Amino acid sequence: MVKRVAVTANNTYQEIMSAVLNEPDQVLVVCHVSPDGDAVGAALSMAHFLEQAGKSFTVVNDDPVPSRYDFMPGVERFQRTDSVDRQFRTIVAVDCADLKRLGATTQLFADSHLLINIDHHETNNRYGHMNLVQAEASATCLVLYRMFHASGIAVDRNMAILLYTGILFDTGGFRYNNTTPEIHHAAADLLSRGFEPFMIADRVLESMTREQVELVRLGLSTLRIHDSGRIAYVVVSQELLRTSGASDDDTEVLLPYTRSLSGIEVGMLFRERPDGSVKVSLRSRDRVDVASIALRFGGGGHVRAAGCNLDGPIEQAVEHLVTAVAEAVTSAFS
Ligand SMILES: [Mn+2]
Repeated sequence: MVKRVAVTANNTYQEIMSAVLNEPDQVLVVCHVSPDGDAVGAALSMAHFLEQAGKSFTVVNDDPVPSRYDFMPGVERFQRTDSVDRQFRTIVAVDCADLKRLGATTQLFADSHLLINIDHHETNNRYGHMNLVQAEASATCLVLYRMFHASGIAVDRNMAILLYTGILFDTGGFRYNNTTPEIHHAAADLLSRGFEPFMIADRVLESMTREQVELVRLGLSTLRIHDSGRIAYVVVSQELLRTSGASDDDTEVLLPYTRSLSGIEVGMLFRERPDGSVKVSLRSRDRVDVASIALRFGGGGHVRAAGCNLDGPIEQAVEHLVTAVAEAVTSAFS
């Protein structure tokens, strides 16, 4: 049973705020599995807001928060789903495009619950009973910044660090095309609360573990450049991953070495899964719409960043995808 029917229009900031503040019991705050800087920043700033408002809350994710986010104020409040043995009536989901990406945290929703969906993904399917989805916002942390700002909520230094981290992460360090004048104004406002921007950039964007560096060393030996000179890719087998000691999530560190090569239009990362299937990440620079390529293989994403999964063996997956990308590159440059 739900308290509201799904609507296509957004709820107002005020409706969202009062729904959260009216919950007498604990509020559950969740975000997508394999949480990134925006997801962690948004979940913790929502928790921080609740704390300041004198409300109690629980913050949960299926996965551990990566250690690069250890500096974020309140990160120790994150609990793993299987360590929570109660259910909640009011749930705030942040930075999550669909219910599936909430993983097993949905088991913590009481039979009769109110689910509040706060997000910025274009693909968000408005799964909440209440929705605040701003697809043009560069980060969920910007959506929250707007809401707190419009509601007259004081943003202290800790909350500023959290919101800034999400904004920094989702704009790739203020480099992607979603780096708007508004986001720089928001960042300036947050910075005025007094923290070191390099400390955050260093942890979130630049730091690598030894295993990641080892993965880069081994992974770069697999770098291939297509005859066109416009496609570069690396192939990470299970064996290579094991040898490096890195985890599957770590393989993302290899992506910049593909697209960033001068003259390359499409960079790709192929990684073999334990079950033999192949996960592919695609990035393009100027012209090729990698989302439409990924879509043809059952995946999806954005024009410049997309992904899909293929059946193995890995060499066959590489061949299929490189062929498709080469065609797209040819037509984009003809
Ligand atoms: Mn985000």
